[in-house]
Amino acid sequence: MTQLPLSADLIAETNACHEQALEEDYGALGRKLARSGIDIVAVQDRVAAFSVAVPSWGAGRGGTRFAKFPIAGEPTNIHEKLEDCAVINQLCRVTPRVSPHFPWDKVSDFAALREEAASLGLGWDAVNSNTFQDQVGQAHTYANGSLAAQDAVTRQQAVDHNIECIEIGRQLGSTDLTVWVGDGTNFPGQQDLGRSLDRYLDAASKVYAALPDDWRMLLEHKMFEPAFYSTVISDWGSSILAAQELGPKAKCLVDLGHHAPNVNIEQIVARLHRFGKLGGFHFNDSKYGDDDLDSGSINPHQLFLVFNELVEAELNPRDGFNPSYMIDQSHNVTDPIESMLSSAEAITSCFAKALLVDREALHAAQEANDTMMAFQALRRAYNIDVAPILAKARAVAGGAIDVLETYRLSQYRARKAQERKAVGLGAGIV
Ligand code: AFD
Ligand code: MN
Ligand code: MN
Repeated sequence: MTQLPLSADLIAETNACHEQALEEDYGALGRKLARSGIDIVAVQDRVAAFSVAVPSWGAGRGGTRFAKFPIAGEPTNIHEKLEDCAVINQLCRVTPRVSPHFPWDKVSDFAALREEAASLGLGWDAVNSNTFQDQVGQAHTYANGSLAAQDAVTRQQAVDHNIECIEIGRQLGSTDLTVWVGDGTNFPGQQDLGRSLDRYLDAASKVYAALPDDWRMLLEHKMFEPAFYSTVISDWGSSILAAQELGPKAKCLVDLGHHAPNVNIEQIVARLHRFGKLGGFHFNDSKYGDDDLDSGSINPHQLFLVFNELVEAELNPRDGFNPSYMIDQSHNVTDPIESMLSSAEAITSCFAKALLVDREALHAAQEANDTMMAFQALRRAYNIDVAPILAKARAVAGGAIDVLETYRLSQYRARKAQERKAVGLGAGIV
């Protein structure tokens, strides 16, 4: 029996204040799209079927490497995080899965945790392993690397942890293991650049060998940080080569903040897809590096262009094209629930806009070398305000027309501030 955290009456009452305006805007947009031969209901159906996972760790205030500023009512354990994720999904209806991180989210009974999530209307997405920090009582330090460490015992410990994550994921009902390692160096000469990759590949192949048949191993590359001179899986090139060496169940995961500044991420997406290796995304935005800012807050056009490639990819599917989508942000100055609501809307908007691109016109212009009209095919879709489609899809699914207003009216965080114990100070996540 599903028991959602917010009152359905509150959502219905708040929606009632917006229904008429929404009908007008939706009607006007429907007529506009119809003039271009687009059926708004068909777009709405695609939007209703779209989903993006939220990370359990994103429910708390992330902080930076320097400090964390907790807010009252922040979740302190996986149960409270699940409750917050349920609030997000109840309002926006596009985030029905949570991506857990271990050992951060460890509990003694994962079957019970799976049921607990289900009772909140949530399922589980990719399982994330963590070999980028030491845990209390851990036998071998990851200070000098994990899957690529010099010491065989440390590599084995990292392999064992990843295999444990697969085992936990099986109990939760996940089918993806996302592996991001912080392995790398801060000094030239610190490690041999070739041999460290050999060690990574050898250890990763042991994790790969433990994957169930229907599972994928998603390799997440990142250019730098915590290692500032070299990182073992630093870019999409290293990632795809590793994925190709490991086998068909290994795919590449693109975190939007993990590239060199100004890199053409949409082209990376198209390249990975071309070779059947596009496994998933971590959505966030970035100005300088791995900033983990809210999706679409800095460069919404880039997000749209990424989705444009995804819609193209869907029309030209390659082996096993089924990318997993997740939000991966660090909320330092906002209420994490509000950030994820706003980000889910930004991501879904870009998906909807990409669906509106007149592909025939685009492809014809490309073939005729008509640069301006090819660009205009994208520009026209990007300029359309798709908010009424998203709001309508949410309302039909029982969500909120205005997610942030409804969330604030619910006083959810203030209530949790009474119930939950305070989060400690300290540094944030990587
Ligand atoms: C890292 C990666 C990643 C990882 C997370 C941990 O983006 O996905 O799991 O942050 O904090 O930068
Ligand atoms: Mn990430
Ligand atoms: Mn990151």
